[in-house]
Amino acid sequence: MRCNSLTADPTDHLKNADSIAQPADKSVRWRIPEIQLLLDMPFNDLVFQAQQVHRQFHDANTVQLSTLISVKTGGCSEDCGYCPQAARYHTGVENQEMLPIEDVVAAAAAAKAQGATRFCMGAAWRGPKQRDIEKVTAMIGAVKSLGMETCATLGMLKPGQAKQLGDAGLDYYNHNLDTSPDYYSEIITTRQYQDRLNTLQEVRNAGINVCCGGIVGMGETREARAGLIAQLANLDPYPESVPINYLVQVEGTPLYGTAKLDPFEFVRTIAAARITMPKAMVRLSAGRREMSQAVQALCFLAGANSIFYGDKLLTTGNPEAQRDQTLLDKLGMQSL
Ligand code: SAM
Ligand code: DTB
Ligand code: SF4
Repeated sequence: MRCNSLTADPTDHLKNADSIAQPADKSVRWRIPEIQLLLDMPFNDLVFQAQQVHRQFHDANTVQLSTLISVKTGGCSEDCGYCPQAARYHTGVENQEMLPIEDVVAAAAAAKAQGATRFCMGAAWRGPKQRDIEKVTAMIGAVKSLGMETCATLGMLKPGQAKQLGDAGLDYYNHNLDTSPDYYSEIITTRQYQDRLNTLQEVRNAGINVCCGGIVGMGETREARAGLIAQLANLDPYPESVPINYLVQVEGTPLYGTAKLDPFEFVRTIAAARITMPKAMVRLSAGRREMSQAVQALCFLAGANSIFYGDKLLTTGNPEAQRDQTLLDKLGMQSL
């Protein structure tokens, strides 16, 4: 069911506001000014609205746990200004060849034993080559046979590659739009926004669930955050999984030293994602180690219902699993 076919749309009052003209193109479900109105709301009103939407579609006290692994680290040819794995920045990340499948399976089994339901394999590529696809499909099959959901994030896919991944048992493909189209060239110059949209379409066409989100705290304006959310919410259908990352500032990357964004802006972005993509799993993603538990609790209140779980993201740290269990216990939340 698409968001515009809901019987009771909790944002109707916004859409009917005199100040907002209805979009001429009916395929555009959310316009940037509408999302900006959300982001501009008094904080309590916004979080309350997001929590109301959240409760219509989800159990408010459950959280889904995904564990990440970097199956191929560093040496990437792209120039993403946030990324410690780009070859051109000197970040101290050591390049590593593709992990042996046994190591990946062992890590997946350990993640499952710790309570994760999904295992996400990341590679520092602009996109995979055919021989890479063959190795990754073997990993996907092996992880799947442990009874876990599988996710991969390998960069841009060429026609036919998504189908190969799907045939191997891939449940989700992560491919982030990262920011608004207007701000994109400030962050990445080695590819275009349209390249990302093309890969997302390949993934959709192959029948794989889409995991697509972005990063906040990269020096963007609130309007740019609204632009990112509009892009995500207007994908047809919108992604099943929406990771919202808070920039992890890594020394050596161009974005290191960017003025820190107020965490309330991050919570607002989560709330806007929840309201505009009611059925999606919204993931409170990178940046939790730099965030207080109180801010994380606000993110759950604003509609986040998934986290990365385990001591490491791809190359940077994440709260220890035990610490997260304590947080969930304190909040009376259960994992899926
Ligand atoms: N190379 C592939 C690609 O770019 O699509 C897959 C791996 S890439 C590391 C996956 C995502 O991690 C990026 O799209 C970005 O959203 C996120 N990411 C990378 N570095 C980050 C950082 N320092 N802080 C927050 N998120 C980050
Ligand atoms: C996503 O949106 N965030 C994850 C996952 N998808 C692949 C990656 C975060 C990476 C943070 C920096 C690092 O650890 O290298
Ligand atoms: Fe490469 Fe992905 Fe990092 Fe960009 S985000 S530099 S594509 S690993």
